[in-house]
Amino acid sequence: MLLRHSHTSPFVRKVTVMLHETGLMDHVAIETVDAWAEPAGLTADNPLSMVPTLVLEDGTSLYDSTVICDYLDQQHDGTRMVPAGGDRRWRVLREQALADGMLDCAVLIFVERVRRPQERRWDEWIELKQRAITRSLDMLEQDAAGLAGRVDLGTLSVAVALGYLDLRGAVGPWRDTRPALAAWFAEFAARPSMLATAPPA
Ligand SMILES: N[C@@H](CCC(=O)N[C@@H](CS)C(=O)NCC(=O)O)C(=O)O
Repeated sequence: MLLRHSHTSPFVRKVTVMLHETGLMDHVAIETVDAWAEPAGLTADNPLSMVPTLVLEDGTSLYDSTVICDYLDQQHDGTRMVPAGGDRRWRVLREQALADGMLDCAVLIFVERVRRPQERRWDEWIELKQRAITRSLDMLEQDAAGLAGRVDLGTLSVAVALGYLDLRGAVGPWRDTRPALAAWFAEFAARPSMLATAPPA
């Protein structure tokens, strides 16, 4: 398999943490691309020109990160990263959706602050997206006990989202008012899968 990849994309990191946690990392070749440059190899596999994009041995391409993680979860023999059924399944999938939504907000804030010309920056839009992230962090703080001791697609997605908030400073310091979430994240962030996929400083 070939993973079209970027070192700073948190959605790519979600997939690479998943690869490490499921023991599949050795089955994947990595090709780093600049998705914004619309490289021909990437657009041939994914017309959206977005990473992550996974190309299978038979040439089939998979995107986005949710579809790739679903596929990978069917390629290993360990405990499923998304439970097959029951309340835990919906909890894990909801956590992934919340974390991905936080990432969408954080990426939009980054684009607004860094990529868009200063004179066209829309501060109200940035604040709207920051409020969405803040509310999500507050919800996760209330639910931090429910994250403890679990390694699945829900918890790894949340950890990747928190890591990206730190990387981009999307909402400033968040730990002081959310001690339970901060403690949980400190422990999860020390996992080998998280250390091996940390973005460049
Ligand atoms: N929903 C997608 C989001 C992927 C995404 O936003 N990728 C960004 C990098 S973080 C990208 O490729 N951006 C290129 C562009 O927008 O042109 C997923 O889960 O994979």
